[in-house]
Amino acid sequence: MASEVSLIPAPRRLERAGGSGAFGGDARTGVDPSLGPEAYRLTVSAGGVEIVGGDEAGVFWGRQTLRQMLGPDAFRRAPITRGPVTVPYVTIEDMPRFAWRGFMLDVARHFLPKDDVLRYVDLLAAHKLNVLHLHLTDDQGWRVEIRRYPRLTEVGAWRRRTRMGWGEPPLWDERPHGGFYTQDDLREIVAYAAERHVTVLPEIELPGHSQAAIAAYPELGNADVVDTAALEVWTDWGFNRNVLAPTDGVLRFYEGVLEEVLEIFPSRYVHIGGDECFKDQWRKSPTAQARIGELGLRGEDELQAWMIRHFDRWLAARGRCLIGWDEILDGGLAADAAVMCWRWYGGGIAAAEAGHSVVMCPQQEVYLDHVQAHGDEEPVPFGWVHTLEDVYRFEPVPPRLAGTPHAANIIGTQANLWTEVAENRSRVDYQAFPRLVAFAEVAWSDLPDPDERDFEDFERRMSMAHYARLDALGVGYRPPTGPYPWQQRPGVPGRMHNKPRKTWRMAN
Ligand code: TNX
Repeated sequence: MASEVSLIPAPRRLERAGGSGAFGGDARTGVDPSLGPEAYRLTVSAGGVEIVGGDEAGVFWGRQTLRQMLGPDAFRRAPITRGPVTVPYVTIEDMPRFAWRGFMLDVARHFLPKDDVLRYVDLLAAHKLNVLHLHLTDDQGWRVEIRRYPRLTEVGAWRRRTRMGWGEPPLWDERPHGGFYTQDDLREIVAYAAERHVTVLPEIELPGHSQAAIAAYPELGNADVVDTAALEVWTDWGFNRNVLAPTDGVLRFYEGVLEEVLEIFPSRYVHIGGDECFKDQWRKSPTAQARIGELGLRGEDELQAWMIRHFDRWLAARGRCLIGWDEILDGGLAADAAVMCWRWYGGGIAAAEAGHSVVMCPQQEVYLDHVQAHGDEEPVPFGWVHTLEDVYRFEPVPPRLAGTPHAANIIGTQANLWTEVAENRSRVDYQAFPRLVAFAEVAWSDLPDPDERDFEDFERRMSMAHYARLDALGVGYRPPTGPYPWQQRPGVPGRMHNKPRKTWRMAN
């Protein structure tokens, strides 16, 4: 008997024709551009299986749906049954709600080896997510080989020790930690992702979150106010005051970095960070103050905006678009720069109303480093509690934009996984899954308003089929009954946010 079609993400239109047929592994495919980008029509009938895509990506997403219909074993790396599988007769017409369906992996706080990144490309593709954002640089590590500046990885990719969790007094893992991707590793990741219609978005942070770069090249820091030669790659978490100096030398250095980055990553967008830049050192630095004077700026915030605008123009001149965290809005941006909105919905609303493209990823909703259940069993609880249900009820378009022409500027949404307390693949799997499944459905499907979503149906589809698919894929997700003992981290304290979490209805 054919199993019921249970698809995650849920397709737009699904007609069950009654009956079923044997599928031996061949689907007829074709492209019909009138269907639209990434759309597909999947037909299973007595005549066989046919997938027509609006483009090649659409054909690929159609194949992912077919794989879902074939049962959990279709997600193993090799077939375990011989012969045909039975599939129900259906017609599915489907297309994504958002063009940008992203997942950010922070490979800077903890390095994730290349194979694990390639595996995440597969996991994204299986869930019809199409952007892998790699957070490649931060205070705690520099993870991309830059040929003209070898010390960025010789020095910047390694740290002496690592703070475990967020407790006071700090707890240290005294083992050195590090690693980086060679340019060829990254080319391989980009090519592997492209075969799966996933775009890899590189992020090179500036002017904050830069201590690893400064440890490698002390002249990048504010050497007139701190002894930058004494800085090491940071071993702690949180806000860091060691930011880049606003000098021509620093601009040229990062242009050099970005030239190599552009050669590796063909993506239209390039992420330059821009978040959480502490201004203390600029306030005290005669060099920074002189620059503010020369440029006629009204203080340190405008100095940051000037640096961002520099790279905005620099990227635009090379046919690319800048994207950055919502702090980049503060100083005015080129028309085609895009904003990744993380501090609640406000920055995204302002950016969308000003005509910028916006990727919605508010930390109050879709930060997968945040803890996923109440209780004291969760490993190193951080942030706010975002349960599976909370993520399923996340709505990327805030009420204020819904139904207005500006809503079209919300080009998509992204779930972000920072790795201060996710030190390896198992921890990353645990934080990402099953919540990334709910997120994938939010990003792809047309769901009603948050309160009206049928979470019970989603849970039913999870337990009927999707946990089994994740098992077949070898994903170390959080079981619905709570973590296994080996998924817990007794004795490593976390840090919860104490302000109440805002809700979508408040985003007006
Ligand atoms: C804020 S989101 C950060 C990250 C941290 C994260 C922890 C953003 C642009 N900056 O540096 O890792 O919070 O949740």
